[in-house]
Amino acid sequence: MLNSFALVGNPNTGKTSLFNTLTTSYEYVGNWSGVTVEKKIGDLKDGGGQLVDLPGIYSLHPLSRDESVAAQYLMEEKPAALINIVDASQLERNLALSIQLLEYGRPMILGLNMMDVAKSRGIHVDPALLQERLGVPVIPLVARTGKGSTKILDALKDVPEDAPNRLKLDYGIAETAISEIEKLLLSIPGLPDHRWVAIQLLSQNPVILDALSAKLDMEAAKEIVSRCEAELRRTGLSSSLTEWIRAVRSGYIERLCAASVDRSAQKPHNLT
Ligand code: GDP
Ligand code: K
Ligand code: MG
Repeated sequence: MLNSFALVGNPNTGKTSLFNTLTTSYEYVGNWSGVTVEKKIGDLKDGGGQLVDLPGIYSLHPLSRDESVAAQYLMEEKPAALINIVDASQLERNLALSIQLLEYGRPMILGLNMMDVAKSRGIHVDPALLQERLGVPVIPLVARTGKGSTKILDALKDVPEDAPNRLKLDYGIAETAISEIEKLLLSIPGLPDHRWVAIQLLSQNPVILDALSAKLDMEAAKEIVSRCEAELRRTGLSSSLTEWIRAVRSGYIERLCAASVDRSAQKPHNLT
């Protein structure tokens, strides 16, 4: 079977530009289940597999039907690797999605795009440090001109079968709830990484809740959430699990960007 890779990222980060550079031809293949958005799939130029261009999203929590496509893809397919395209000039905002993709537990490549924009605005991003911290290849790109795209093809050839060094954020007080949900998931076949599913469920992702509603003991899951939220309130850490999960991720991203993004030479925006 052909390897299948997927481009995932915020809107307007250069996914389609890169897709067009990396593929020879493409076709729209039917619909995604329940959504009218069509699947855009192309063949990689080097014959290394197929590439899917997913609709842009800011988070795996869909706000629209278009946006639910990516979360649904992750629930239903088992991609050989994800290619997460981020805008190097807006790294902090883009990393909110990256964290959730790294937690997915499949091999990933981070395409650090818009390097020309970052440079012209005086923003310096350190790809080597990001690579070391995130545990995945980080490849600087200018998708508009194709710069760096052959490095993406090379990295795809080298992707491991699994992602043994996957990023594992420590959710502190919520870790008990995560492992309790993971235990409930054991009896459900065909799921992606259980820790990822558990964290998405605990952050109330509607696509994941919907996919599990008929299979999971929802009463038990609600019980786990209530106990964890009571503990979060008791300790004064947060008023809800979703807020707590968001806060842990933001803290991580803030520290990561403090170390890897240098804005000391940043030029002010101008309107021309
Ligand atoms: P998508 O929404 O993620 O599929 O992004 P697109 O590929 O459609 O790109 C959005 C816009 O950004 C287009 O106008 C591209 O030409 C432009 N673009 C993409 N990559 C780069 C890049 O690396 N540098 C610059 N300056 N522009 C880019
Ligand atoms: K676009
Ligand atoms: Mg696009």
